[in-house]
Amino acid sequence: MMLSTSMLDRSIQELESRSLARIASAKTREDLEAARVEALGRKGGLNQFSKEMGKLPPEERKRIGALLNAAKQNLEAAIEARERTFAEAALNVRLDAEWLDLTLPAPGPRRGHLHPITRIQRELEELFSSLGFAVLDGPEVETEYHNFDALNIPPDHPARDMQDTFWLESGNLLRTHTSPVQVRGMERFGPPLRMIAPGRVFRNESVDASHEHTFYQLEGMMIDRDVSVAHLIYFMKTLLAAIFKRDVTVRLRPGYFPFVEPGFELDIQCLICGGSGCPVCKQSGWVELLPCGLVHPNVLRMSNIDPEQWNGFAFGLGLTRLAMMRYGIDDIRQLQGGDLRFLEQF
Ligand code: FA5
Repeated sequence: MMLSTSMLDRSIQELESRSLARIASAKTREDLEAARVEALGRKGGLNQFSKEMGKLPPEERKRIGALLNAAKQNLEAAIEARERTFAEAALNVRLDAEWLDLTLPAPGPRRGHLHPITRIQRELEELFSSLGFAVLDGPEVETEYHNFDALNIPPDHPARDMQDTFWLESGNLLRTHTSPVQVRGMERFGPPLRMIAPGRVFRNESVDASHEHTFYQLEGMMIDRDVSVAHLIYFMKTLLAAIFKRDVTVRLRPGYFPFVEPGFELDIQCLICGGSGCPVCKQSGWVELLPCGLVHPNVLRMSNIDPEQWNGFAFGLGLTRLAMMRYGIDDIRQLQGGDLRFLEQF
Protein backbone atom coordinates (compact mmCIF):
# COMPACT_ATOMS: atom_id res chain seq x y z
CA MET A 1 0.00 0.00 0.00
CA MET A 2 1.29 3.44 -0.91
CA LEU A 3 0.43 6.23 1.57
CA SER A 4 0.01 9.78 0.36
CA THR A 5 2.56 12.17 1.91
CA SER A 6 -0.14 14.01 3.83
CA MET A 7 -1.35 10.70 5.31
CA LEU A 8 2.24 9.83 6.11
CA ASP A 9 2.67 13.19 7.87
CA ARG A 10 -0.41 12.56 9.94
CA SER A 11 0.47 8.99 10.78
CA ILE A 12 3.92 10.05 11.98
CA GLN A 13 2.42 12.80 14.13
CA GLU A 14 -0.22 10.46 15.52
CA LEU A 15 2.34 7.82 16.39
CA GLU A 16 4.53 10.46 17.99
CA SER A 17 1.80 11.96 20.15
CA ARG A 18 0.37 8.53 21.09
CA SER A 19 3.84 7.36 22.09
CA LEU A 20 4.62 10.55 24.02
CA ALA A 21 1.40 10.07 25.98
CA ARG A 22 2.26 6.45 26.69
CA ILE A 23 5.79 7.38 27.81
CA ALA A 24 4.43 10.09 30.06
CA SER A 25 1.97 7.71 31.72
CA ALA A 26 4.39 4.77 32.09
CA LYS A 27 4.30 3.72 35.73
CA THR A 28 7.12 1.21 35.68
CA ARG A 29 10.32 0.59 33.77
CA GLU A 30 8.51 -2.30 32.02
CA ASP A 31 5.73 0.07 30.82
CA LEU A 32 8.39 2.44 29.51
CA GLU A 33 10.25 -0.31 27.68
CA ALA A 34 7.01 -1.46 26.03
CA ALA A 35 6.36 2.15 24.87
CA ARG A 36 9.90 2.38 23.53
CA VAL A 37 9.54 -0.85 21.54
CA GLU A 38 6.21 0.32 20.12
CA ALA A 39 7.61 3.71 19.03
CA LEU A 40 11.19 2.93 18.08
CA GLY A 41 11.32 -0.87 17.79
CA ARG A 42 12.97 -2.44 14.76
CA LYS A 43 9.81 -3.98 13.40
CA GLY A 44 7.21 -1.30 14.17
CA GLY A 45 6.84 2.33 15.06
CA LEU A 46 8.69 4.97 13.13
CA ASN A 47 10.73 2.35 11.28
CA GLN A 48 7.72 1.20 9.31
CA PHE A 49 7.47 4.67 7.78
CA SER A 50 11.11 4.64 6.70
CA LYS A 51 10.21 1.85 4.27
CA GLU A 52 7.53 4.06 2.70
CA MET A 53 10.03 6.88 2.27
CA GLY A 54 11.98 5.00 -0.41
CA LYS A 55 8.97 5.23 -2.68
CA LEU A 56 8.69 9.07 -2.42
CA PRO A 57 10.09 11.69 -4.78
CA PRO A 58 13.46 12.98 -3.54
CA GLU A 59 12.30 16.36 -2.11
CA GLU A 60 9.41 14.66 -0.23
CA ARG A 61 11.78 11.95 0.98
CA LYS A 62 13.98 14.66 2.48
CA ARG A 63 11.07 16.38 4.23
CA ILE A 64 9.58 13.16 5.61
CA GLY A 65 13.08 12.02 6.61
CA ALA A 66 13.53 15.22 8.63
CA LEU A 67 10.06 14.72 10.16
CA LEU A 68 10.89 11.16 11.18
CA ASN A 69 14.21 12.25 12.66
CA ALA A 70 12.59 15.00 14.68
CA ALA A 71 9.92 12.58 15.94
CA LYS A 72 12.60 10.01 16.85
CA GLN A 73 14.63 12.60 18.76
CA ASN A 74 11.53 13.83 20.61
CA LEU A 75 10.62 10.31 21.62
CA GLU A 76 14.15 9.44 22.69
CA ALA A 77 14.35 12.60 24.79
CA ALA A 78 10.98 11.82 26.38
CA ILE A 79 12.08 8.25 27.19
CA GLU A 80 15.32 9.52 28.69
CA ALA A 81 13.51 12.07 30.82
CA ARG A 82 11.06 9.45 32.06
CA GLU A 83 13.92 7.09 32.86
CA ARG A 84 15.52 9.84 34.92
CA THR A 85 12.35 10.27 36.98
CA PHE A 86 12.34 6.50 37.68
CA ALA A 87 15.99 6.60 38.73
CA GLU A 88 15.33 9.58 41.00
CA ALA A 89 12.33 7.87 42.58
CA ALA A 90 14.39 4.70 43.20
CA LEU A 91 17.18 6.78 44.73
CA ASN A 92 14.69 8.58 47.00
CA VAL A 93 13.27 5.26 48.21
CA ARG A 94 16.81 4.08 48.99
CA LEU A 95 17.77 7.30 50.71
CA ASP A 96 14.64 7.11 52.86
CA ALA A 97 15.35 3.51 53.79
CA GLU A 98 19.04 4.01 54.48
CA TRP A 99 18.75 7.35 56.17
CA LEU A 100 21.06 7.78 59.10
CA ASP A 101 20.69 10.41 61.75
CA LEU A 102 24.31 11.20 62.48
CA THR A 103 23.32 13.50 65.31
CA LEU A 104 21.90 10.61 67.37
CA PRO A 105 24.11 9.53 70.28
CA ALA A 106 26.03 6.26 69.69
CA PRO A 107 24.32 3.19 71.19
CA GLY A 108 27.20 2.37 73.57
CA PRO A 109 28.39 -1.11 74.51
CA ARG A 110 25.71 -3.82 74.84
CA ARG A 111 24.98 -4.74 78.44
CA GLY A 112 25.36 -8.37 79.32
CA HIS A 113 23.63 -10.19 82.14
CA LEU A 114 24.42 -12.96 84.55
CA HIS A 115 24.31 -16.57 83.41
CA PRO A 116 21.36 -18.48 84.95
CA ILE A 117 23.74 -20.73 86.90
CA THR A 118 25.59 -17.71 88.30
CA ARG A 119 22.27 -16.15 89.31
CA ILE A 120 21.20 -19.22 91.27
CA GLN A 121 24.68 -19.58 92.76
CA ARG A 122 24.60 -15.99 94.00
CA GLU A 123 21.10 -16.39 95.45
CA LEU A 124 22.24 -19.46 97.37
CA GLU A 125 25.42 -17.74 98.54
CA GLU A 126 23.28 -14.92 99.92
CA LEU A 127 20.85 -17.33 101.59
CA PHE A 128 23.55 -19.43 103.25
CA SER A 129 25.58 -16.37 104.24
CA SER A 130 22.48 -15.11 106.06
CA LEU A 131 22.36 -18.46 107.89
CA GLY A 132 25.96 -18.08 109.08
CA PHE A 133 27.71 -20.19 106.40
CA ALA A 134 31.06 -19.12 104.94
CA VAL A 135 31.43 -19.26 101.15
CA LEU A 136 34.64 -21.13 100.30
CA ASP A 137 36.48 -21.71 97.08
CA GLY A 138 38.73 -24.63 96.15
CA PRO A 139 41.02 -25.61 93.28
CA GLU A 140 39.61 -27.24 90.15
CA VAL A 141 42.82 -29.24 89.77
CA GLU A 142 42.77 -31.33 92.92
CA THR A 143 44.93 -33.86 94.66
CA GLU A 144 43.81 -37.45 94.78
CA TYR A 145 43.91 -37.14 98.57
CA HIS A 146 41.37 -34.32 98.77
CA ASN A 147 39.08 -35.63 96.03
CA PHE A 148 39.03 -39.25 97.24
CA ASP A 149 41.19 -40.48 100.15
CA ALA A 150 40.17 -37.85 102.70
CA LEU A 151 36.55 -38.55 101.82
CA ASN A 152 36.83 -42.15 102.94
CA ILE A 153 37.41 -43.39 99.38
CA PRO A 154 40.82 -45.13 99.52
CA PRO A 155 42.52 -46.40 96.31
CA ASP A 156 40.83 -49.54 94.95
CA HIS A 157 37.58 -48.58 96.70
CA PRO A 158 34.75 -49.42 94.25
CA ALA A 159 33.20 -45.98 94.92
CA ARG A 160 35.96 -44.41 92.80
CA ASP A 161 34.17 -45.85 89.78
CA MET A 162 31.04 -43.87 90.66
CA GLN A 163 32.70 -40.76 89.26
CA ASP A 164 34.66 -41.20 86.01
CA THR A 165 37.75 -39.14 86.54
CA PHE A 166 39.96 -37.01 84.28
CA TRP A 167 43.43 -37.87 85.58
CA LEU A 168 46.35 -35.57 84.87
CA GLU A 169 49.86 -36.76 84.09
CA SER A 170 51.05 -35.16 87.36
CA GLY A 171 48.94 -37.66 89.31
CA ASN A 172 46.47 -34.89 90.21
CA LEU A 173 42.97 -34.80 88.74
CA LEU A 174 40.16 -32.47 87.71
CA ARG A 175 37.90 -32.53 90.76
CA THR A 176 34.89 -34.78 90.19
CA HIS A 177 32.81 -33.03 92.86
CA THR A 178 32.94 -30.06 95.23
CA SER A 179 33.32 -32.35 98.26
CA PRO A 180 37.13 -31.86 98.44
CA VAL A 181 36.40 -28.27 99.55
CA GLN A 182 34.74 -29.76 102.68
CA VAL A 183 38.09 -31.34 103.49
CA ARG A 184 39.97 -28.10 102.83
CA GLY A 185 37.42 -26.23 105.01
CA MET A 186 37.83 -28.67 107.90
CA GLU A 187 41.65 -28.57 107.57
CA ARG A 188 41.72 -24.80 107.56
CA PHE A 189 39.05 -23.80 110.06
CA GLY A 190 38.30 -26.85 112.24
CA PRO A 191 34.99 -27.16 114.12
CA PRO A 192 32.44 -25.68 114.51
CA LEU A 193 32.07 -25.03 110.80
CA ARG A 194 29.34 -23.86 108.49
CA MET A 195 30.42 -23.59 104.88
CA ILE A 196 29.24 -23.82 101.31
CA ALA A 197 31.45 -24.24 98.25
CA PRO A 198 29.99 -23.60 94.81
CA GLY A 199 32.10 -24.53 91.81
CA ARG A 200 32.81 -26.29 88.57
CA VAL A 201 33.42 -30.04 88.49
CA PHE A 202 34.44 -32.44 85.74
CA ARG A 203 33.58 -36.02 84.87
CA ASN A 204 34.72 -38.18 82.02
CA GLU A 205 31.25 -39.28 81.01
CA SER A 206 29.12 -39.23 77.91
CA VAL A 207 26.92 -36.21 77.51
CA ASP A 208 23.13 -36.36 77.16
CA ALA A 209 20.09 -34.21 78.00
CA SER A 210 20.88 -34.31 81.74
CA HIS A 211 24.62 -35.12 81.88
CA GLU A 212 27.52 -32.79 81.12
CA HIS A 213 31.24 -33.51 81.41
CA THR A 214 31.63 -30.08 83.03
CA PHE A 215 28.95 -28.89 85.41
CA TYR A 216 28.38 -26.99 88.65
CA GLN A 217 27.75 -28.23 92.15
CA LEU A 218 27.27 -26.47 95.43
CA GLU A 219 28.70 -28.26 98.43
CA GLY A 220 27.43 -27.56 101.92
CA MET A 221 28.67 -28.65 105.31
CA MET A 222 27.80 -27.98 108.92
CA ILE A 223 29.90 -29.36 111.78
CA ASP A 224 28.78 -28.76 115.32
CA ARG A 225 27.74 -30.62 118.40
CA ASP A 226 24.58 -32.76 118.09
CA VAL A 227 23.79 -32.13 114.46
CA SER A 228 21.01 -34.45 113.33
CA VAL A 229 19.10 -35.48 110.21
CA ALA A 230 16.40 -33.01 111.32
CA HIS A 231 18.90 -30.14 110.84
CA LEU A 232 19.81 -31.53 107.45
CA ILE A 233 16.19 -31.69 106.31
CA TYR A 234 15.50 -28.19 107.63
CA PHE A 235 18.34 -26.68 105.60
CA MET A 236 17.45 -28.64 102.45
CA LYS A 237 13.83 -27.46 102.66
CA THR A 238 14.95 -23.86 103.24
CA LEU A 239 17.23 -24.11 100.20
CA LEU A 240 14.52 -25.45 97.88
CA ALA A 241 11.90 -22.97 99.07
CA ALA A 242 14.33 -20.09 98.40
CA ILE A 243 15.06 -21.26 94.87
CA PHE A 244 11.63 -22.36 93.68
CA LYS A 245 9.48 -19.96 95.71
CA ARG A 246 6.68 -22.49 95.47
CA ASP A 247 5.87 -26.01 96.62
CA VAL A 248 7.89 -28.66 94.87
CA THR A 249 7.46 -32.36 95.43
CA VAL A 250 10.57 -34.04 96.81
CA ARG A 251 11.42 -37.53 97.96
CA LEU A 252 14.18 -38.69 100.26
CA ARG A 253 15.62 -42.14 99.70
CA PRO A 254 18.68 -43.90 101.05
CA GLY A 255 21.81 -43.16 99.03
CA TYR A 256 25.32 -44.49 99.32
CA PHE A 257 28.31 -42.15 99.49
CA PRO A 258 31.39 -43.33 101.42
CA PHE A 259 31.73 -39.92 103.10
CA VAL A 260 28.29 -39.87 104.77
CA GLU A 261 26.43 -42.24 107.04
CA PRO A 262 23.46 -42.38 106.78
CA GLY A 263 23.38 -41.07 103.22
CA PHE A 264 20.35 -39.85 101.29
CA GLU A 265 19.35 -38.85 97.83
CA LEU A 266 16.91 -35.98 97.73
CA ASP A 267 15.14 -36.08 94.38
CA ILE A 268 12.83 -33.43 93.03
CA GLN A 269 9.81 -34.26 90.92
CA CYS A 270 10.80 -33.34 87.36
CA LEU A 271 9.58 -29.81 86.63
CA ILE A 272 10.14 -30.23 82.89
CA CYS A 273 7.46 -32.91 82.48
CA GLY A 274 5.61 -32.55 85.81
CA GLY A 275 6.57 -36.12 86.71
CA SER A 276 5.12 -37.89 83.69
CA GLY A 277 8.54 -38.80 82.23
CA CYS A 278 10.87 -37.10 79.74
CA PRO A 279 14.50 -37.34 78.53
CA VAL A 280 15.69 -35.05 81.37
CA CYS A 281 14.42 -37.39 84.10
CA LYS A 282 15.08 -40.45 81.97
CA GLN A 283 11.32 -41.17 81.96
CA SER A 284 11.35 -41.71 85.76
CA GLY A 285 9.54 -38.48 86.74
CA TRP A 286 12.29 -37.68 89.30
CA VAL A 287 15.56 -35.77 89.01
CA GLU A 288 18.52 -36.45 91.31
CA LEU A 289 19.41 -33.09 92.74
CA LEU A 290 20.64 -33.14 96.26
CA PRO A 291 22.62 -36.05 97.68
CA CYS A 292 23.29 -35.53 101.37
CA GLY A 293 23.85 -37.20 104.72
CA LEU A 294 25.58 -37.07 108.09
CA VAL A 295 29.35 -36.77 107.78
CA HIS A 296 31.06 -40.14 108.20
CA PRO A 297 33.22 -40.34 111.38
CA ASN A 298 36.20 -41.45 109.23
CA VAL A 299 36.01 -38.19 107.27
CA LEU A 300 36.05 -36.13 110.46
CA ARG A 301 38.94 -38.19 111.84
CA MET A 302 40.99 -37.77 108.62
CA SER A 303 40.73 -33.99 109.08
CA ASN A 304 41.66 -34.15 112.76
CA ILE A 305 38.16 -33.61 114.11
CA ASP A 306 37.08 -35.85 116.99
CA PRO A 307 33.85 -37.62 115.98
CA GLU A 308 33.05 -38.21 119.68
CA GLN A 309 32.81 -34.45 120.13
CA TRP A 310 31.56 -33.24 116.79
CA ASN A 311 29.30 -34.37 114.02
CA GLY A 312 27.66 -32.76 111.02
CA PHE A 313 25.80 -32.96 107.79
CA ALA A 314 26.97 -32.43 104.21
CA PHE A 315 25.22 -32.07 100.88
CA GLY A 316 26.30 -31.79 97.24
CA LEU A 317 23.67 -29.90 95.25
CA GLY A 318 23.67 -30.31 91.44
CA LEU A 319 23.62 -26.61 90.60
CA THR A 320 23.38 -27.07 86.83
CA ARG A 321 20.41 -29.41 87.20
CA LEU A 322 18.82 -26.99 89.64
CA ALA A 323 19.08 -24.24 87.00
CA MET A 324 17.38 -26.58 84.51
CA MET A 325 14.49 -27.21 86.91
CA ARG A 326 14.12 -23.57 87.88
CA TYR A 327 14.09 -22.23 84.31
CA GLY A 328 12.44 -25.23 82.58
CA ILE A 329 15.49 -25.99 80.42
CA ASP A 330 15.07 -29.39 78.83
CA ASP A 331 18.64 -29.97 77.67
CA ILE A 332 21.67 -29.41 79.90
CA ARG A 333 23.91 -28.80 76.85
CA GLN A 334 22.18 -25.50 76.15
CA LEU A 335 23.46 -23.98 79.38
CA GLN A 336 27.09 -24.03 78.36
CA GLY A 337 26.62 -24.12 74.59
CA GLY A 338 27.59 -20.45 74.32
CA ASP A 339 24.57 -19.54 72.18
CA LEU A 340 23.67 -16.03 73.34
CA ARG A 341 20.27 -16.18 71.63
CA PHE A 342 19.41 -18.95 74.12
CA LEU A 343 20.99 -17.33 77.19
CA GLU A 344 19.44 -13.91 76.53
CA GLN A 345 16.05 -15.37 77.45
CA PHE A 346 16.93 -15.58 81.13
C1 FA5 B 1 28.42 -36.24 94.51
O1 FA5 B 1 29.09 -35.65 93.69
C2 FA5 B 1 28.68 -36.11 96.00
N1 FA5 B 1 29.91 -35.42 96.20
C3 FA5 B 1 27.52 -35.36 96.63
C4 FA5 B 1 27.49 -35.41 98.12
C5 FA5 B 1 28.07 -34.40 98.85
C6 FA5 B 1 26.84 -36.44 98.78
C7 FA5 B 1 28.03 -34.41 100.22
C8 FA5 B 1 26.79 -36.48 100.16
C9 FA5 B 1 27.39 -35.43 100.88
P1 FA5 B 1 26.74 -37.20 92.75
O2 FA5 B 1 27.73 -37.89 91.95
O3 FA5 B 1 25.42 -37.87 92.92
O4 FA5 B 1 27.30 -36.92 94.21
O5 FA5 B 1 26.51 -35.76 92.18
C10 FA5 B 1 25.78 -34.78 92.88
C11 FA5 B 1 24.77 -34.07 91.97
O6 FA5 B 1 25.46 -33.52 90.86
C12 FA5 B 1 23.72 -35.00 91.34
O7 FA5 B 1 22.62 -35.17 92.20
C13 FA5 B 1 23.34 -34.26 90.10
O8 FA5 B 1 22.37 -33.27 90.40
C14 FA5 B 1 24.63 -33.58 89.72
N2 FA5 B 1 25.32 -34.33 88.66
C15 FA5 B 1 26.00 -35.50 88.74
N3 FA5 B 1 26.51 -35.86 87.56
C16 FA5 B 1 26.16 -34.88 86.69
C17 FA5 B 1 26.41 -34.63 85.30
N4 FA5 B 1 27.15 -35.45 84.57
N5 FA5 B 1 25.89 -33.51 84.73
C18 FA5 B 1 25.16 -32.65 85.48
N6 FA5 B 1 24.91 -32.81 86.77
C19 FA5 B 1 25.39 -33.90 87.40
